[in-house]
Amino acid sequence: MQVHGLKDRTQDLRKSLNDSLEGDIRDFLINEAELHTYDDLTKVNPVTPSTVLKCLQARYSAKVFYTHAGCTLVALNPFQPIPHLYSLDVMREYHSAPQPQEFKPHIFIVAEEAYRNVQGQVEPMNQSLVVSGESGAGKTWTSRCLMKYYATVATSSQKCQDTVEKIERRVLDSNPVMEAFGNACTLRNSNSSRFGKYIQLQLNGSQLLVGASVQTYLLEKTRVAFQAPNERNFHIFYQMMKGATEKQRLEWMLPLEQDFAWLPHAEKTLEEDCLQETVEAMINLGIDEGKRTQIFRILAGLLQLGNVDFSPASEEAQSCDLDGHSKGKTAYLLQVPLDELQSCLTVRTLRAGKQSVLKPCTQSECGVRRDCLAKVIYAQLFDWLVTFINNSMCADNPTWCNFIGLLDVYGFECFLLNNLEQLCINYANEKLQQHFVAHYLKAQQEEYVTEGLQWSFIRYQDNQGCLDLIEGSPSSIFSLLNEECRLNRASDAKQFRVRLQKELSDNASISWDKLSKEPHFTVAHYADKVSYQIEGMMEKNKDPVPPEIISLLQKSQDSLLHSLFADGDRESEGSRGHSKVVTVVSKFKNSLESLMKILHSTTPHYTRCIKPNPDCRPLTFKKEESCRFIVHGLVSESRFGLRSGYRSFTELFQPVYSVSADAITSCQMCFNLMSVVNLSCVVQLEMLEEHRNRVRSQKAFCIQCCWRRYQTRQRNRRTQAWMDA
Ligand code: AOV
Ligand code: MG
Repeated sequence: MQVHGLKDRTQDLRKSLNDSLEGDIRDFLINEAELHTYDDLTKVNPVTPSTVLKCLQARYSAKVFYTHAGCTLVALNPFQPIPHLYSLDVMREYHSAPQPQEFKPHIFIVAEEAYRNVQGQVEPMNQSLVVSGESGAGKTWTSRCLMKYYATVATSSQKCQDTVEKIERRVLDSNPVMEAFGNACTLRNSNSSRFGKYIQLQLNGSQLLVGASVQTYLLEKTRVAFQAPNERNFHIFYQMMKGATEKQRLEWMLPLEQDFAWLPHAEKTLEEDCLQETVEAMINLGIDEGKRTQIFRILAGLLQLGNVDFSPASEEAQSCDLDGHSKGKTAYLLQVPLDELQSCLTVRTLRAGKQSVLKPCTQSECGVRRDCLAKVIYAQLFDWLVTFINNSMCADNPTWCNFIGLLDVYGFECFLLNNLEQLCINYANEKLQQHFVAHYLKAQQEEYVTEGLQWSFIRYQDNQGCLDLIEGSPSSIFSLLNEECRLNRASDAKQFRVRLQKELSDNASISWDKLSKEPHFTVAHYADKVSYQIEGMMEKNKDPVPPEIISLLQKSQDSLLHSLFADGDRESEGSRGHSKVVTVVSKFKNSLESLMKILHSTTPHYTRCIKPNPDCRPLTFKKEESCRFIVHGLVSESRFGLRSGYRSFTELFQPVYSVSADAITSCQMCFNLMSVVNLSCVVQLEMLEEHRNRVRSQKAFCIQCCWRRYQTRQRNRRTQAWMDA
């Protein structure tokens, strides 16, 4: 009987497999010459970081940019335009195919699957497309591409063509506007998103796009007044400087020769040439000329504000312009009284009971107040824009019944200096990673257990420890930061570091570099270790706005600026009791929790973008430097897909033991041929011996169908739960 031969071979092969999985890889099974043809990483055998990387590298060299990894799509960033890959014809091809998943891996397969799922057979189901990856990997590019796909395929009806076209245009036009105001050039990406975004594309009963709404997360507003070396301010300022007509220059008081402290001349980007595109998109969204004029005037006012400086005479700090005119120009452009602008920046009002005392600020305090004024205006203006865009795109409630959500958040970041912004960004990425792990890996492994199949659990990276460290209770980085802010004492970075060490050193995800002079802490994220400087973190978390600033802005003659602060919406530091300080991290945590709730209520589809080299060079794949963390993730995903695949295979073979290891069979659902490659299969056959009877009664599905079957079952469960409720 073949079974004995197989068993002997199994022993040897299993040993080899284990050896190979340990890290020192012997690529004895992959066929190097054909690696680029593997369109699913689950077909690489064995699945190890090295083989996965080799496969991706081979495909990248062959200019193949998409690869499946089980149920995840891997997108490699080509860093150069590949127009034929995304043409309208290609979109239509994928859309009209009975089985798009049979085509070459592509982002349009994911898009189409979500589109078909939305009108599910059991119940319509909202979908989420989650695009992840480090900074510069291609998330924003991919979500733009997905929006174009839906704006093309979900609008094909002849009926109500006019309204649909209008909506489709507006949805697409929201991108250039939000990117102009919310993206900037960083060391990692010349068009880096400095805010997170979840856009819901609303579909009606006929699956037509009838509207959209967008939710944004934590804009990095500090950038307006501070740019790290070799980084830039938000694109919109450069667009204004470069694209303004002579008349606009006069109106905005932006002479060509003037230098601005907040506009560093780092490397030029393509985005700075886009003023016309931004303005056209604003027009299409319905922002009229009057409002546009106000917006640009306010932005010009911020540029002038950046040039206001202060004399060192700390006793009676006086503002002194760099060029002698900036303060006056700021007051004119923001339409606020000049003397009040001066006093608001330089004098603090201390209240003691009914009495108030005026205290001149020191030079550095004046600088902080100036920056605060700029940040609060920019953040409110950005929120106003988002609300306007929402009003312009959102369909009336009764006309839409389902949505496809696209999530594009700032990617994982690790700079030389990292502060609260990076901690929040990386925390958001940890949350998404956990959602991913929970959804795909935990859920599927639990399925195995409920089915009574004793599968060896795959060791996947669970990041709960890291999340506990950042956001957990009773003690975490966030809770300690908040406590420090509530105490309202002068922030002391060294003291805070001691506190962190005392309270959190049990958590394995935190460490300290003993040689470092600056107070800091290091967090071992799922992606990489990041060192955060503590200096300034507490202030950023408190994000105080002096009451004088709010009352100054309430006096603005500019109706837009006035309206941004008219209802006292933005609580100033004086108007709130210390006990109920709403800190930056609390707000961010709450908004992420709401996002997670939405994601959990939808069917997710994951796309992992990979940045093939750190310098954004076209068609260059440096596996050592850039793909390290993501490939580890992919390995567990692929191994997992691999096992579900082999499980299906072994389920089919009856009797299991007479089957040769290189068998070919077809999936019971899509009837596609599945080729079953040797090694792991043999190992699984041995494992299945004890489950033989059970296995015999089951049917086989390919990986994709297996996944679909799982999703349907999940959906049925949800429907059942819904009906029971
Ligand atoms: P990100 O969104 O992941 O970073 P982007 O989507 O901005 O990264 O991509 C960075 C750059 O890569 C883009 O500006 C494009 O030039 C290029 N790119 C990405 N995908 C493609 C593609 N499929 N084809 C051609 N070029 C591409 V960040 O927002 O920094 O986390 O915060
Ligand atoms: Mg982005």
